[in-house]
Amino acid sequence: MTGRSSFVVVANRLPVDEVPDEERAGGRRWRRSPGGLVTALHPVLVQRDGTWIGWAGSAGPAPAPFMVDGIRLHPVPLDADEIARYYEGMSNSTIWPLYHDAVEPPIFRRRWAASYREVNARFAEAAAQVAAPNATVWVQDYQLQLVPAMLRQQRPDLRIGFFLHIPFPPIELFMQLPQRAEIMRGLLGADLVGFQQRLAAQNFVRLAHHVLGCPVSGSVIEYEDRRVKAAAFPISIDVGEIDRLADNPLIRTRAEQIRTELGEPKTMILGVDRLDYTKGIEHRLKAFRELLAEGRLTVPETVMVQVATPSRERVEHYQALRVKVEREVGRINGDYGRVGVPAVHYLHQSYSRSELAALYRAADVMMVTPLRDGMNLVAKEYVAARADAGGALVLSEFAGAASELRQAFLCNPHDLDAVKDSLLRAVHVDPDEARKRMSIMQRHLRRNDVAHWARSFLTELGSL
Ligand code: ADQ
Repeated sequence: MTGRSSFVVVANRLPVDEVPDEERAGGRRWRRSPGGLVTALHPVLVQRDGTWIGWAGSAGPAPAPFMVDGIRLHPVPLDADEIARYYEGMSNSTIWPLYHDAVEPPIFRRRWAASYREVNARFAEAAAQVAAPNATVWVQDYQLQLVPAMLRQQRPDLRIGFFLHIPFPPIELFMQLPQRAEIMRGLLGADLVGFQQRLAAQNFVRLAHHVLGCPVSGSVIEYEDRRVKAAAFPISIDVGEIDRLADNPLIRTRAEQIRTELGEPKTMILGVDRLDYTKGIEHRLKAFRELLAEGRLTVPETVMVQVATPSRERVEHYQALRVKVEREVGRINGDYGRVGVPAVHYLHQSYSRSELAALYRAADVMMVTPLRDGMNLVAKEYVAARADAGGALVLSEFAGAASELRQAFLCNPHDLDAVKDSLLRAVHVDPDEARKRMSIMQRHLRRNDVAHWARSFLTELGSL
């Protein structure tokens, strides 16, 4: 497959998973992974003969470029050392915690930073090869912050956009990063740097001035005779997909079945997260435990289901978190469960989109309590799944989604009494009020889905 693309997406991962091929015994095939980003970009990629550059997910040499669902995929190799240093190290043990308010202490290692640099250079090189003259290249997320500048150096003809899916920290925190100037220069290689929140974009502009002395005016930074714009583009979900799923009779039946399997509780509380220390899973469990201890909630009338997808399992902070969460679940069930009726159903598993939709549809109260989150798509998925206008959302003020979903029961997850209070208000909310809240949030999401997000970013990038 040769030919260059006028539109290129560069992300750490390719939007595909390798799965067994039902048509060939023992064979494997690629399947497009579920997720809003690829759904939103798919039409643009197909229309513009686009290419997606990313890692295919296993260590070693990369497979040759291939097509899936009309998208050209260009794999970039990572070896085992790079997975440990660039991905688990610099990306997920330095940048991830630092950008999430250092809720776990970031770890700084020069070896990791060197690997991050090398891998970013490889991604930039791949993009430089694949992009047609004057093409648009859209680089995604915190693993690839050096790519924009590296790419611009090789290909000044390109229009380069960057979007950060996670928060961008305030000056005091960012200044801890030994590679702070390098990362700022890396990002300033883009023409447009997009963030989830306005505050994050403002942090970036301030840092450009503070770290590199760039003249700034509003959302525009002057850097090396160019103007770089920083702005917020809050990401969203494929509302149509969730709507269709949640409205499917099979899924509605499954939702009823879930409630039966749980013993027909009066109130089902749900949490769905990657098992990550930023998601506030422990805080939520503690709030539930205290309410049970005080008799303000009781089992079996109330049950909680916590789905925690395995994540970054080789990283130490994540191993420690799993132990803490599982200890807390054990403690709650030991104290308040009965034979056949646990208080918390804890599922350390990944679920299909349809099973997730059934869970959303079944839950009376959804708890989304991150300590810090760029956006949090689970909150938006839950709202979109409740076309019946049932259910209530408890949402942390520190999720990006809180700026849009104002009708949720908002709380500060660090304030345990506030979490308990919001949870109780959601459990006891008057059904008419709950419906009103849900409908307003749904209207907002229908107008602001992920296709709208991609369009807004690309239109802005095209207009610069
Ligand atoms: P994440 O931190 O991964 O994303 P989130 O936005 O909640 O967090 O997205 C998680 C996705 O995974 C959702 O689509 C959800 O349905 C799915 N998921 C969660 N648990 C699952 C399970 N057990 N089985 C199957 N699927 C599951 C990062 C940032 C966020 C930002 C997104 C997108 O941290 O703040 O919203 O990118 O920009």
